[in-house]
Amino acid sequence: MPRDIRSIRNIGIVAHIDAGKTTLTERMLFYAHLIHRPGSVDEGTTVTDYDPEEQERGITIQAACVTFDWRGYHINLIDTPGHVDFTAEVERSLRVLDGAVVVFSAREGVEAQSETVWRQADRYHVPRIAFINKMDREGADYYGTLEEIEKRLECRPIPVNLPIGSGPAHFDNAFCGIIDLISMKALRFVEDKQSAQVIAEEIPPEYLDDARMWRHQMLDQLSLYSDRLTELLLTEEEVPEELIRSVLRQATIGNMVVPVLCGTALHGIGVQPVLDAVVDYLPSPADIPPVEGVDPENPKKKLIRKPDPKEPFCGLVFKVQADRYGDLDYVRVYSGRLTANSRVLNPGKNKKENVPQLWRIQADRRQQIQAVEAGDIVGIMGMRHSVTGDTLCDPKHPILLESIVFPQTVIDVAIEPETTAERKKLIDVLELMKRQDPTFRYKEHEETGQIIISGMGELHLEIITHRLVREYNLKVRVQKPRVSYRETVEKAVEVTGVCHRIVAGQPLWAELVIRMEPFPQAPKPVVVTVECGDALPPPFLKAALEVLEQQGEGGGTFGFPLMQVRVAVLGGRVHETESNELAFRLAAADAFDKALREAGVVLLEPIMRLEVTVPEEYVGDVLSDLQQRRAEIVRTTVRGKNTVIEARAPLANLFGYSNAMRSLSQGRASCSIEPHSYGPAPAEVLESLL
Ligand SMILES: Nc1nc2c(ncn2[C@@H]2O[C@H](COP(=O)(O)OP(=O)(O)OP(=O)(O)O)[C@@H](O)[C@H]2O)c(=O)[nH]1
Ligand SMILES: [Mg+2]
Repeated sequence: MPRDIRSIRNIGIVAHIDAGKTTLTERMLFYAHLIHRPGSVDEGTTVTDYDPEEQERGITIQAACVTFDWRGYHINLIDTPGHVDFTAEVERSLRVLDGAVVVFSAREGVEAQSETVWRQADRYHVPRIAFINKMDREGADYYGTLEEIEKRLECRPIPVNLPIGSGPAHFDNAFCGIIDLISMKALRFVEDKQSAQVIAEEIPPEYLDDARMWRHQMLDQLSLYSDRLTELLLTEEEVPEELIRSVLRQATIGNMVVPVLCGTALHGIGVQPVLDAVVDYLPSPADIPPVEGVDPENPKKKLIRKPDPKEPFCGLVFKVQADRYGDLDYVRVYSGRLTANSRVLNPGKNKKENVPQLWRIQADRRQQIQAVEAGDIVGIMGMRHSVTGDTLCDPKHPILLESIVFPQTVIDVAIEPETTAERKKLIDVLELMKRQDPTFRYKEHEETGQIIISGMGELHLEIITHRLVREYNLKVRVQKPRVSYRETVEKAVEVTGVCHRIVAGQPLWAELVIRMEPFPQAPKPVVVTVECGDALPPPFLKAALEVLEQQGEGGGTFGFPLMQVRVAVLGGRVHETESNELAFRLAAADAFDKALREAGVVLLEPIMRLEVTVPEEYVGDVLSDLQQRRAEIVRTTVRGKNTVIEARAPLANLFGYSNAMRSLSQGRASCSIEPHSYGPAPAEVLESLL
């Protein structure tokens, strides 16, 4: 049955590793009656961490999609991983979701990865609410975390809850409930094995002054967004709850404020209010601007599709799960209606796809459905050409949406099958893994036959090699990880690529002028642009652009992937009878090769951002160790009894860093390392290649 688009919420749960995303998701599923009792991350029994690798390690590795109803609203929720190696899962989820719940640990506050996911959400303009979890932990600090959210994340948090008590059950003033500042009630959460209840009571007298003060502050801040609210405040009249909610909703959807709630997911306090907040404050697909794309035949022409089932169909593939029975593609439907047994166009690849089956996805289970409409998320089984980032659309109304940009891999590992007989199978499996995971690559060395796999970090590649053994029964020898280099060009050059030849008795003639130049701010590895106005007929230009894009995805002079490069088509010459698309393809390939040769090579290495949290007495040792690793210290700040050191260092000098840092501090320091950028590699590395 079609759903009212206003009743849909597509949301993601994002946070630093271990903040409690999966535990929160599990609780939500329990309160929404999807499961009879909540599973536990620590026992490996949650719905969304269903993979054996996740269950054993107690961490989330891949984004999992679940669907449930709350107060008559239909919620599509994606539980994402917090570990930096799996940041692509967060990226693709935020690209297609309309809102997010950002989880913080009340004990740790705003951690390195909290900041990273926050910036990712900023980039996609995703409205969000904050949930300060783990209020039951010793050292939980709601107000401190609130202040960090405001300062470090540069946003306007608006607390709609206050905690009652803080810390574990054996504490005198243990955390036991929350105050809802909108209804001005204290909420207690009572549950047994089967059911859960939220009981609203009067606010305990000792909390009343604080609650009034925070409520007043909340109304004061919200009055910036509503004249009606300002008026009521000025005349000191009662402000209706409905008005507060609607102003808060508009301000949240407009990305101006962030409602903040608190609780403990593990002990089931404060979770139902998060579900209410998802419904009340996060947008439905109808509340966000229409999706924008371009005409695939004419990339300069912008097109939009409204979130309306009556518009022509368009959607974006954001995840592929390879399966024995074929691939399952996760698709966000932006407009129109899609039915099973229909045909769609993949405009990026210019291929028609059959859509044999549609599935509603429930973590590792799925249920077949017949149709899906604008605003929803669906699994399509049995497509042949489409991968993550591809648009699907109505063949009669083509539109190409912006693809998803993923971070560059930073680590390489050489692997080798134990027997040559297994080589073919290994390559097939790696190909399948690459389809699922856009931050995984592999390459066979042309001369030595060595297979190099590349990924986002040591854990990422360790999990991939485990999968080869566990899931596919492949025996491989794995070598030590090393840095994944990149190439860029040294200077800007202008060249003319030519095609003057005869192919199968037919003369082919084309000339294409391009400029290739360094482009440090490039949003993707190689950016191809058009600066020739209407000088070339659109089909010829399109053919040339396709080849330039393809070449850009290949390697540079030393075979390392290219990045920070811009290629602009400046013009060309057409022959009256002998020019065609093939001629322009060949001229484009010639131009690219020439430009690469003339522009010179700069070798780049991955630079990481580190955040090390160290107790005072070890700061000196940790700093001097960092300096030996060519690290640049960005800043140090004091947080409680610890110092937080933020630094940047080449990945080449950070192998084994976690262990070294732990032994320097007798196990008391912790760190988070994530890719930051690429910088010029030391001259010796380039020399060794020459
Ligand atoms: N004390 C306490 N522990 C919690 C709470 N929520 C989660 N935990 C514990 O924190 C650990 C991490 O929880 P997860 O739910 O796996 O965290 P996550 O954010 O999904 O972690 P990743 O997916 O690996 O990034 C587990 O041991 C949980 O039992 C809470 O409210 N209080
Ligand atoms: Mg998790």
